[in-house]
Amino acid sequence: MEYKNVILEREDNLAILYINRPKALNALNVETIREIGRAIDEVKEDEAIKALIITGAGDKAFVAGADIIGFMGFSAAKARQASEEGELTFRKIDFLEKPVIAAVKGFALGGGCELAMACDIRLAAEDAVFGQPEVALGVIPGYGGTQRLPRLIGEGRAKELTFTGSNIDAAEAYRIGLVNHVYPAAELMDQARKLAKKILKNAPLAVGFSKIAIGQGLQGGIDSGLKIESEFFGLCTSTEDMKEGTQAFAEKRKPQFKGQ
Ligand code: CO8
Repeated sequence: MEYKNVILEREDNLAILYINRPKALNALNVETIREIGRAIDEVKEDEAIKALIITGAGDKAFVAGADIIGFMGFSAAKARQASEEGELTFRKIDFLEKPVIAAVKGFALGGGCELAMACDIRLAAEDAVFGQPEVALGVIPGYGGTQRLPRLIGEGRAKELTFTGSNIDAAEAYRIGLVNHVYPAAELMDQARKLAKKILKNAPLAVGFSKIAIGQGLQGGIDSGLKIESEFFGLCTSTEDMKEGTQAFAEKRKPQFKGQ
């Protein structure tokens, strides 16, 4: 598929999505949001792809936010529509039954922090900078930040970050649980690949099911989460991977999963 502002690369069963507007520090204009949506659909539909890494092209930014110049003249209706479109696009990551890792170097501000938070796991380079500076522009986080930030770091910290619009560095992001690991910038992508490969040694369907069950419980409450958990647990018994995983254990060998 043709893209202008993103690059979707494949490395065996791993896809890497680069947000690629370096002249605007990878800021998300409407066109880029749409391309991210199409790229996620492409990853979803390609059965050979089992995991996705999202990162920013260039050294300076993951994504420096929504494109401020792009939304300056928006009417209330247009701004609301743009916010909804971004929210629904990032929601596709929640519903994708494949692990998605954000590899963040440089700025992850506003919509960039929101994109990173929509991913399942966040890895940061030592130079990464996170923040929700929207209130300094007279707006609020509009791509899910008001919902995902408190879920990830707790209400008090989320409110402080959002109300002050302060940026935090990678060490602080790690301390408050916004990122899982911090690495020197030069190692970041290799570490992201390494983590994806470690996950992919496991049964891909089971990884996807556990992702959806975790999300359902966090977003829909524990009862609906437990319902999905038991449904998926039942579904696992009809997979080739479960037969292979349990048989390999009994035969004291490493399993070879096919994602079926
Ligand atoms: N939008 C548009 N252009 C941007 C953005 C952005 N978010 N960030 C950087 N750029 C552009 C700059 O304008 C500049 O362009 P040019 O070279 O043509 O002047 C180029 O990228 C390089 O940026 P700087 O020269 O500013 O680089 P610095 O290293 O001096 O500063 C910063 C880097 C600190 C990241 C600075 O660029 C900055 O503060 N950027 C804005 C960060 C920000 O406020 N982000 C939040 C935006 S609001 C948002 O994300 C809302 C999400 C929900 C939207 C819902 C619907 C639309």
